Amino acid sequence: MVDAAAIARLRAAYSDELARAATAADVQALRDRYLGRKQGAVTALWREIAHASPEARPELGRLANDLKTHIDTTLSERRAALAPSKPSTPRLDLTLPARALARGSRHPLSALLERIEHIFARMGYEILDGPEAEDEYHNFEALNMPPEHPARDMQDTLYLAHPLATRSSHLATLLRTHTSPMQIRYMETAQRPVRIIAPGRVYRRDNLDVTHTPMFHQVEGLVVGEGITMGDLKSTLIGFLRQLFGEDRPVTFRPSFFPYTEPSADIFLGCTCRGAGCGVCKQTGWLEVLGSGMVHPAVFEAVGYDPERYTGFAFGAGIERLAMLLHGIDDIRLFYENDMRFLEQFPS
Ligand code: 2NL
Repeated sequence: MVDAAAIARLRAAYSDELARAATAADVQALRDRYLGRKQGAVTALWREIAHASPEARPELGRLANDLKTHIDTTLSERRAALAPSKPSTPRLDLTLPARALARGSRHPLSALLERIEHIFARMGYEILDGPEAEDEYHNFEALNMPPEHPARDMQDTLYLAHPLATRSSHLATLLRTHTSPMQIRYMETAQRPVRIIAPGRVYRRDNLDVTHTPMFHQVEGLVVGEGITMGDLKSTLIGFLRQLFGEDRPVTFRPSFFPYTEPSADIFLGCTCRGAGCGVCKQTGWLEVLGSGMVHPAVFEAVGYDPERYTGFAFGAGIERLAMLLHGIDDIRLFYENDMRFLEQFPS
């Protein structure tokens, strides 16, 4: 027989089960068990109350109703507590200015090399690329530098401990000391006329100081054909220097010596001190910017060109040195330290 105590026990049993309901599925099972239309414990209560005495029925009905409401609301609360909380809508201020992009820029040496390549490409030159590990034939021998030549000394050149199999195996392998070997390789296979520049990394056995790094960049150029003269050399290189440094900088040529050119000339640019004398030009008023000359007949013989028929001019410059003069940089090591305060001064 149902009475108030039975309803109180049912309520206590429900509270125990609610305390253990940990998932949405637990909550649904509880609802079925207590409020289910057919099997629900509270639903069964109504059926029993229908058979109670007329005097007891109103009070029992009220208690059963209270219990149903209690179960209903507590289950709803528990379900809401278990539901994954909806992400709160982010508060966006669409009027804020965009964050500045940290944009990179070209390294000053890359930027200068690109300018130089552009100048020569417009004059019809081909741009070469080639190996940095070379054999001593292409780096020295073919350039009229025989085995006794001082530049070939271990003091000056970085040799590999073992020759690379991909190079002539009976010759030592070294890190190229200039980009001339690329030009030798080109002449070995190419037809005349030749109009090329050879930019790239070169290596010397030097210790670091304000003007030396064991690796630096060079650009060399070579023009070969019938009837090429020293006049072609002069006009080409004056034109190049004017495009690079400006129309108003004086240029002068002075006799020099290289084993692979004859005659040879060093090329100087008027210093920005306009001859007044300064530290950069060491009080001379002139800055050395290029080495050059007419290709030595021995070089033509090495690559199988007839020196009676062909003549040519060649030149070479250090990219770092040109960049230092162009930008007023006094220490070559700055190019390799990746100090942002330095690099940020060359936006491009
Ligand atoms: C310099 C001087 C020079 C050359 C490089 C050259 C290349 C061949 C034949 C003949 Cl394949 N010459 N190159 C000629 C004269 C000067 O560079 O002061 N470089 C930093």
